Amino acid sequence: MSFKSGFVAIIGKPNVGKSSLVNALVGEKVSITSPKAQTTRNRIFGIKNGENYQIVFVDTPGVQHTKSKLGEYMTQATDGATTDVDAIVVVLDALRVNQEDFKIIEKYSKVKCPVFIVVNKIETTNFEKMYPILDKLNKYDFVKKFITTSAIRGVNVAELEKDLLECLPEGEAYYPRDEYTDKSVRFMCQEIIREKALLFLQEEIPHGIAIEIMSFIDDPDCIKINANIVTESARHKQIIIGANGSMLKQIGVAARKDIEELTGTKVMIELFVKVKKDWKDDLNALTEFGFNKKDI
Ligand SMILES: Nc1nc2c(ncn2[C@@H]2O[C@H](COP(=O)(O)OP(=O)(O)OP(=O)(O)O)[C@@H](O)[C@H]2O)c(=O)[nH]1
Ligand SMILES: [Mg+2]
Repeated sequence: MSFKSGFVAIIGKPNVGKSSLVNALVGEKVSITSPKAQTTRNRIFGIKNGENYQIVFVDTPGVQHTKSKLGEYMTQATDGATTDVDAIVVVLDALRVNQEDFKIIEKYSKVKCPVFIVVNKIETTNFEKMYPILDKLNKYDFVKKFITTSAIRGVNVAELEKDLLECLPEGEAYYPRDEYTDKSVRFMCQEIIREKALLFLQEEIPHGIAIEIMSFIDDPDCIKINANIVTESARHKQIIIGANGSMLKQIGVAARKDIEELTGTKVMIELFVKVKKDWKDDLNALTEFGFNKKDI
């Protein structure tokens, strides 16, 4: 039987559910998700291995206009993800379709590969509200197909996969057939800690943080992680620590549970808070925190 393989880029505004969709398509938690915009900062591959196919989904940072070096890195990661792919999926949030989405869609009007539009979070709305939006989207006749999904409920995810599979050429697998991401366990742990910080911290704090892994000891019976939550502002340091260290503890406990589930190993996490002003514009700091040019 012939084997198909290829790459599919997942693009869209922040917070529309790109990472949730990649996780649903792959069937594993590849990429962290959160209710805060700009959760994904790296290009992340989520690999779906079928019996006679391999689809590499390319999760990307939401299209944004932040002016820091980190913002530039994120934009490059997103733009670079759409070259040399076999299909592009532009994801929209059913409740928040606006001019920004139309701009993103139009950017791909001349690409050679098929373009799909996915209207996600469909369970939050109804057909009457969706009709005018779908009507507007209909003018994009270069789009191969419009699909409505609910990533968190798994609605139409298998159908989307089937449509994408049709666009893939015959070819060998790009990655070993038992892998579901290109990222290391260390990177995934770093991201899980950030996800918990995004979950528990409020207001503007989440956007200003990064996770710096100070040591990562991967013993067969226990993974020991020592990490800093890096913040731009001294004012935020105490909030991240919380009363008697309660916030740090909450982040650490939640991250430990997820990492234990991911690795099937006992995990110990020690978290500290470090203030590093302007880290988002410091190229050395960015490399240390996991934003490497070679990864995009
Ligand atoms: N109701 C509903 N919420 C969803 C759905 N898909 C994702 N979400 C939620 O939307 C929020 C954003 O999801 P993400 O997957 O992190 O979005 P993203 O597009 O990757 O965001 P960035 O990485 O910031 O660009 C999270 O709170 C998700 O739980 C969906 O189908 N329905
Ligand atoms: Mg994301």
